[in-house]
Amino acid sequence: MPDSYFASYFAEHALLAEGWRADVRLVVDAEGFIDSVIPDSPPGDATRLNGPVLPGMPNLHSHAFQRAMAGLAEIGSARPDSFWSWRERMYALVDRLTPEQVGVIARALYVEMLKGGYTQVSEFHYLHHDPRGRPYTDPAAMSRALLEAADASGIGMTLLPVFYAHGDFGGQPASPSQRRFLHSPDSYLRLLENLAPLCSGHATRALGMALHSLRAVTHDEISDILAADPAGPRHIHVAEQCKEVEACLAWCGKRPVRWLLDNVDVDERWCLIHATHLDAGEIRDLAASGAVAGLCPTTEANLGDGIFAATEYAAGGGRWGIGSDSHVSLDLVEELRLLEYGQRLTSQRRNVLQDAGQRRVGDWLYRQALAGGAQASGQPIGALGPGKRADWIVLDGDDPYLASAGDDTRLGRWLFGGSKGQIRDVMVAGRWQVRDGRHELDDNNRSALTDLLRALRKAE
Ligand code: NGQ
Ligand code: ZN
Repeated sequence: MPDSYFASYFAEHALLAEGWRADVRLVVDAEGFIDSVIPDSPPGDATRLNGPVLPGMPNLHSHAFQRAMAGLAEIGSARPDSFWSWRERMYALVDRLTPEQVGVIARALYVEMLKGGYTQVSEFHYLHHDPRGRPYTDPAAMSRALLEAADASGIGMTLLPVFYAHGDFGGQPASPSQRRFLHSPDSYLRLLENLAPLCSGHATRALGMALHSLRAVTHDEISDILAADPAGPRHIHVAEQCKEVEACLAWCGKRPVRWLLDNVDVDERWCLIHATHLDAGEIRDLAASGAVAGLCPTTEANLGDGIFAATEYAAGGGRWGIGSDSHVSLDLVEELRLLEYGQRLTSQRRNVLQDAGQRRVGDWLYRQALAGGAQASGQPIGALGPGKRADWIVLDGDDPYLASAGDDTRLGRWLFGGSKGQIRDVMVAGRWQVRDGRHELDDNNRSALTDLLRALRKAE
């Protein structure tokens, strides 16, 4: 193999599996995967990276179209607002979006994600059909718009087409505002079949599956779908709101996560989004299952969901990752910080989420979120090591706070005293997507998105 087949990079500080290492040479092959990682090496002719290098963060939960309403549902009404009144506003947006519009929103969103430190997005995609609820001529039209937006931005995508059939527990009929989401198990499995060839053999695409929530599916439908043994990760929204837990108890006498653990083979393939309301037994058993809890701290705060028992869950060895969900924030710094702060505010203690070995909160948060995010994405990502995809972010090496930090304080400075503005360069699968804080689609996205958001406003 000629040398030119590989690209070599040199980082003074890089976060490897064993922790921060100095003078690291990273060798990337032509397919965009890491060939070798050699600490304590001379720079030689390698391209120098201008700051600390960390693995890119997987974003394990996104509804791309919801970015169009971020910040627009912050006006109260005479009745107390809730998750459920927010959902009505969200459905009003859902009513009118076309695949082209979703493509414009997603392309700009994914660029913002890259700038926020995310190099892979798990798109929990349920807006399948036309505004009357009929499949498009190409039933995968919306899915394609999302895949194309991911390609254009350069972010990696795990597409999770969502099965959605009912409006509440026990197979209740879906409401008219849910008409664009609905499938039978057969039409859903056909969609997965159609999408499989679009996602296989691609370094930056993967396919998984999702159930919207236990409100949206019956036990028989779950069984039919899982009997087909769909490939890739399996995601589901669960136990986000107390009302949902109460409705589940009324339906079957069990809490939602308990029902899932008792009736579905929940293992490493699964990612339970939110899982906010857990009792002690659910915390213990979910942690032991090997599944990932998909935490979305800024959305959960915005929607008034509650606070995940991260301290108890982590004590049981529970795996977790982060998602930006409704996209009120596109900044992994905010997600990780809020996760720790939620625990501080409820326990009235400090430095809660940590590894007893080295006690650095920032390091623990970042590394746990990488591991859980990679697992939930079903891709070889989330680490700088041989065979992993070359996804990394470079922080600003000239920033005084970062430049003066040591291995023990670098992530504390960034995650608790800094912001996503300190991310300078972002690589996905061996290609630069953000350089010096800029993306090549910036100008195009700005005008297309402004036009679209104005048009949506007029149509309100
Ligand atoms: C969703 N979003 O499907 O977009 C949900 C709200 C629901 C979040 N859970 C709707 N954050 O759960 O029914
Ligand atoms: Zn969601």
